Amino acid sequence: MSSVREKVLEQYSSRVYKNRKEHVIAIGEHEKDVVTANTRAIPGIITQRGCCFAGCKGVVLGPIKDAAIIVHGPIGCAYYSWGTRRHKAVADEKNGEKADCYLEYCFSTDMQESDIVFGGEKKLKKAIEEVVGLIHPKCIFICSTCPVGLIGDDIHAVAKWAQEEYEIKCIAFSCEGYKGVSQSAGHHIANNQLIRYIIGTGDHQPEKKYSVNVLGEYNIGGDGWEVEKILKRCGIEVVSVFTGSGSYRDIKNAHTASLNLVQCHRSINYVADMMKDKYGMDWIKVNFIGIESCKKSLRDIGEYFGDEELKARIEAVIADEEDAIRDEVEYYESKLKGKTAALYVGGSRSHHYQLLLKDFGISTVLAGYEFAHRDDYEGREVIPDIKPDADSKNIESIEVEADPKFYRVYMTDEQKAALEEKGVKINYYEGMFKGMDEGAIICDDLNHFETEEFMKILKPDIFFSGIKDKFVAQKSGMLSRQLHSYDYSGPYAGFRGAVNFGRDLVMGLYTPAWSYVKAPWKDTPCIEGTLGGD
Ligand code: CFM
Ligand code: HCA
Repeated sequence: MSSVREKVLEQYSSRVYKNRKEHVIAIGEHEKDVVTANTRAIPGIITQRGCCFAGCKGVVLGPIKDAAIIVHGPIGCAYYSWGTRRHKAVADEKNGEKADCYLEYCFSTDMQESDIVFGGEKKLKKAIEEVVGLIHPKCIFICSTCPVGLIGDDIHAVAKWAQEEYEIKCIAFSCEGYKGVSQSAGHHIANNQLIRYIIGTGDHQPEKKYSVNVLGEYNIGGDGWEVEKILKRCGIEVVSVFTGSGSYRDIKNAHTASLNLVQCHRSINYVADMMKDKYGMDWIKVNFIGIESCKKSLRDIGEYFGDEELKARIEAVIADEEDAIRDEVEYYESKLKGKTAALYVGGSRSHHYQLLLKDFGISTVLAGYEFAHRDDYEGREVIPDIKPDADSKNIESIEVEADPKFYRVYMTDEQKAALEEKGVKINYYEGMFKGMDEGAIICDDLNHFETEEFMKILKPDIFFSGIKDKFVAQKSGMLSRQLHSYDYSGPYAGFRGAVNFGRDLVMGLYTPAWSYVKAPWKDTPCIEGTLGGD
């Protein structure tokens, strides 16, 4: 009998099959678990991916509250990337400096056909003039959309002009939607400009002995606030957050922190690596989604700093947080144990949420990412003190990726052991594969057809996804929860967030309203009308 994977894939034409078989794997069914990722979606297939502009403007820059972001392009691009992602933020004051919050504003040049024909730079300058007059921001970001790249407006020259004209920071991002194969290219473009123009330009030093930046935490539904609260309880100063409720004010000083914590590796690993390169700052992978993951992450931070007093404080915080949630978690676990889930989100949550699901006894039968890279599936080792290409003598036997990025190496267990014996400290970023059960399906760039087919066979109790793909599950009576926006609930991060998550799942599963609804056309033919007029 063919496997679940084969049953779905064999329905494709041979050309599509050849492409998709590299993106779909069943754990344990292959000689080696390897997946193809970060490649172009098949034209015409209903992928759930977004674009480069979404990744740059929407994801990484969007939450920076005190920067006015001007979308240079058609109004639709500005409108659809405004407010839908639920990255919460409030204006605040820190070290005597205020950070305003402009997230309620939607700035755009509202490009028209005439701008496409005659060029849009003048209109962009006018928009900057208006924004400066209206809210006097300290920082303006200009984000390109597709037509801007096609007509060749020089947004970087306009940014330079604005810096001189208004004595403010103005940075341009060439993040035209068509670049790359997904949101992922946009993350990279945003990261490059942040390191080039903002990080390192402030000089405020942290007050506490232990200080961190939280990278890849976007404060969806208030997650980042939960994480900051826990770190502060442990006595750790948060210098800046990239970029949930983050600010130009704080990101300027990011280089003064002692350690970078990376929550979403996919969207921000470039900043972590570049800060290591430029400032010698180490980074460790953390995950504040899930109770066990939170505990591990806090302990890893304590271990990194190696201070017994800090470690004791961390243990006390863990004990206190766990005490506060124990009864509720036990109750929700009793209701959720043994259920199954399918998880399909962008580039890191499909992994992080498996761990939270495990805390409640739920197993994941299908998981995938929209746009992640291979390391998000297979894992990655980070060797803090060695650049593979600079010091290759020490790591001769290590296979370096064809497109080498600093510190990115995949090693065999023997190679890792040999390095550790030499006293080299290796950080691990464990990808999604590790910890998945035998037979579970991994599906990169899941499309509409595969979603429906896998759901029919696997029949999970819950389908986690985004707004585009949720209705397939919901209409079939299956519980659907959005893991991008949390269906307007949250926070789900941290200890208390886990309780919110458990509560939402129990409510959904034990009130299966959608499964009671039957589409009218299933019983009665319902096409009505008259031919040839009234
Ligand atoms: Fe990172 Fe994100 Fe995600 Fe992402 Fe996103 Fe998002 Fe996501 Mo939507 S940064 S990769 S580009 S965790 S917006 S906050 S929910 S797809 S899994
Ligand atoms: C994006 C943003 C998004 C979309 C969510 C969804 C988000 O990719 O452009 O499809 O439901 O989290 O808001 O991922």
